[in-house]
Amino acid sequence: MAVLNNITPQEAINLEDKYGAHNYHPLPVVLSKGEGVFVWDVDGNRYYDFLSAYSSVNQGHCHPSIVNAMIQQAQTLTLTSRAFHNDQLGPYEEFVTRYFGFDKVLPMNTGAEAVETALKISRKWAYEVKGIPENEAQIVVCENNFHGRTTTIISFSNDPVARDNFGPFTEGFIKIPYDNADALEATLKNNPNIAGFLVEPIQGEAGVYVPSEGYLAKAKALCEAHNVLFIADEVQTGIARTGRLLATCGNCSCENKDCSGTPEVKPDILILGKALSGGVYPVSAVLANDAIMKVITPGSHGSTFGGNPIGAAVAMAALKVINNEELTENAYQLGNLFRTRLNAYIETSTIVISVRGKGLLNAIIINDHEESDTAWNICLKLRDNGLLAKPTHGNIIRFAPPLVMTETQLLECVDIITKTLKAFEKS
Ligand code: IF1
Repeated sequence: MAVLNNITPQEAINLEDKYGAHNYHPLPVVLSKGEGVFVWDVDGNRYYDFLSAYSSVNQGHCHPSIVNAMIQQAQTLTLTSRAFHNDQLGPYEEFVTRYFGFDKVLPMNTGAEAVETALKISRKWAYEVKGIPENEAQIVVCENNFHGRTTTIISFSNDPVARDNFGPFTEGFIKIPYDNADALEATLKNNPNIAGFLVEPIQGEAGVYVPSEGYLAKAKALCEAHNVLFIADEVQTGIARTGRLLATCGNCSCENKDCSGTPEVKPDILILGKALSGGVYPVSAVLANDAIMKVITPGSHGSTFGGNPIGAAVAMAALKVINNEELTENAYQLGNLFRTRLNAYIETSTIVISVRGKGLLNAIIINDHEESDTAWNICLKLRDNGLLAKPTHGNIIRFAPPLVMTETQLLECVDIITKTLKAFEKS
């Protein structure tokens, strides 16, 4: 019988099945408690969380200072709408723009909303500043992208499962291969109506594809040369996940002492979400300098909850945790250790082809075809061995624990992962 709750795992699953839309296929585990790097199921079994709610709980589950910030604000003032000012928004806007080194922020709630906001700003800038003829603006995106689930965003997805039968689709997007600066250059050279280039610094859902060294810098330089906005979607890669405050970084004026200080690129538009709130509350943001953000005027964009007092208080607390607990450096060090230890195992493995990633955003490629259920079965066995992870696509398993993990815990998890994988070795 459940220990931590008054429901059995099967009862919980049955209720979801009967009353919930079937838009996910979760791993069969029913969680009821989270703390730091751990989650517990309703029967009291403890697991290492190696998904972090898709890189949302970088600061660890239920981080006390973030939760307390939410409780304090929730008992004081939850929502005013932007029809009135409130005493949390301005201080948050100053804090977050200084933290990442931009003039302004447009606060939203989900990652997809922030991506949509960035697309709207880019188009408006194209017409009103760059001078592209109205309704002619094009935005360049990458194949195998993932930027959210709205109709416009899936309009430029090439994942049939995310896109099929949701048409008609939004026009104005050009798809090019990821990690291919030549393809970007050719596109920018041949089309005067490009407003922006939207890119994930690492393609998360596609299977943690880390682009070649210098790709982002080349892309940024090409955008500059062609007066095109470089739009970085750091919803999943941002907030210290990849061992740097931002996977694009490129901003030495930020006040984040954890920053490794080797600038690569500074986006014209930065999109944040997920861990911006430590996974405690939906908070997303679009940051840009005045020359771009000035196109947004009263009434041209908005959101009921965008910039609400709870989100503002939570986001400030969440970003302070990243600094105070030096999570960027921790992710950098533990990420290197994780890949080193897994590569040592992979040398003699018949079931794992490779490991790839940056910081604590990693994935292993399983030696089986995409449609096989090996990766899924490995995740079921990992669950039985006390670690939760889930395949991204087919034969790829993503490993993304909270950044508060200690070296001892990481090494224990490496042991769990390698022990589990060994049970799948082909003789
Ligand atoms: C799902 C994974 C998917 C994102 C990037 C924007 C968004 C996301 C780079 C939208 C959201 C989530 C959504 C969730 C699964 C997860 C995900 F890569 F993180 F694993 F799908 F690709 N940009 N990613 O990763 O943010 O609106 O969800 O707050 O939709 O299944 P959101």
